Amino acid sequence: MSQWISPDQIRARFARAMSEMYRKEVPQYGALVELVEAVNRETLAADAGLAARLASADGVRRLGVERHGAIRVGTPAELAMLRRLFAVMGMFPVGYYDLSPAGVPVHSTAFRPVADDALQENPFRVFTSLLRPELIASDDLRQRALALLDARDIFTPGVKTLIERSEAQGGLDEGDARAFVNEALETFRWHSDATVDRPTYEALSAEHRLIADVVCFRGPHINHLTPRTLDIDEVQRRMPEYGIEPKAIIEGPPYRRAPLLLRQTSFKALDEPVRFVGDDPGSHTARFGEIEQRGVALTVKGRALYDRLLASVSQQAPAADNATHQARLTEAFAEFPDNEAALRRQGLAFFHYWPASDLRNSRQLPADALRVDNAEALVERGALVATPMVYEDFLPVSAAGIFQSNLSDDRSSSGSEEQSRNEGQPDGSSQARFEAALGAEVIDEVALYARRERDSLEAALKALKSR
Ligand code: OOG
Ligand code: NI
Repeated sequence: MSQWISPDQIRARFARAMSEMYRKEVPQYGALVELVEAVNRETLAADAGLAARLASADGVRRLGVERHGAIRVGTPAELAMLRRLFAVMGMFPVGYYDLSPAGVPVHSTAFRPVADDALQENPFRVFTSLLRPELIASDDLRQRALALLDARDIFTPGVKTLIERSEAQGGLDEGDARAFVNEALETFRWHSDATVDRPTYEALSAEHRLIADVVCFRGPHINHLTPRTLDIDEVQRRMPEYGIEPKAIIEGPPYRRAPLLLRQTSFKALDEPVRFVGDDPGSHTARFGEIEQRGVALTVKGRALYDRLLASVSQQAPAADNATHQARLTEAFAEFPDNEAALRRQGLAFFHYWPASDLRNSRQLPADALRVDNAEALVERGALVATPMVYEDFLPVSAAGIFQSNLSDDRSSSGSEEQSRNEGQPDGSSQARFEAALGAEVIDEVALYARRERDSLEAALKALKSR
């Protein structure tokens, strides 16, 4: 037995502590969590098939604790230290998202667990954006922003010591793990006292509201925390009953019987009191709430189809409301197969393979049938069971929509033409710059799904062979 607390344990504790902190800081988040839990309970009660599948593969327990959060940092050094901080909790940078084509001056990755059992234990992820100061037009303002960022330290001395200790000795013991969670939480806490005077805040804000949010405070406050729902349309409908005003449209694909990728909606950022240098009271909008519904991860082929169909809708004039937008999406996505078997047979989505618990059929299988390239036949004969692999990542067009909904009020539809063209086609040189700042390469999410699918298939075949 290791003397160290597992990174999965530390992540689970940290996610819980973060959720408790955010609930105190933003009471509407608590209301949203209650709404999501009520809708999830009702959805599971009404759909016995879904409940059974979730219980066997994905985990109802996982659903209850599942969250993602988001932060924005200002410098390569901050991003690199965050990478080390998240590694203590078994969270690694997966995927690269360039938001600049959508007019958002950041690029991003998601820190998350990568292994099957780690995801099962607690899938907490943090969408992490790095400011691109080169996109600040004014030289003078850029220099001031960089000086402000240079002067701050977003990490406590304690957390830095614990990160170094964990790296040196290969883990943290109970006392250190507990201290780590408390110290790490400080980086994500809200500070209502700005580090600048009002004119500086206003000048940076005029450049881009996001720049002021990143530069003018002592730390990268967590700006939202997102629970996972089984029925996002129902949550969006009921949000007003809970005193929450949703953004105009749900981002991502439309409702499907076999859910695809990720659907998201959020409520508007709150106007919160802050104090500028010189004891000058003002306000800042940064923090909001979001919900997500996760579906199956798509292969390169499936993703290309998704991007094409989404772009065909984004190219139209913005829809007047969510119902119109969803109707357009539903029409466009008629071309996308809407059952698991077709998604699998056409190589559009990733699946997790399990040996069937009832092996009456597979006993009659000749040994040479138990081959990786024979998986579909084995599923059809009932020897293997295939369950959709949950999409664990994010979508750049949707993320841009979430960012934008908190920066302006006049936006009512997702993805401009330009954004859609850029979805899934990051510019190679900006990714290299991001990775240089991070101090590591980001993990390719598609390769990761492919490997997990292959590993699950090989393990399932091995189990069948040994029976
Ligand atoms: C991040 C927005 C993106 C998502 O779920 O796509 C995001 C931010 O506003 O910092 O969280
Ligand atoms: Ni989010």
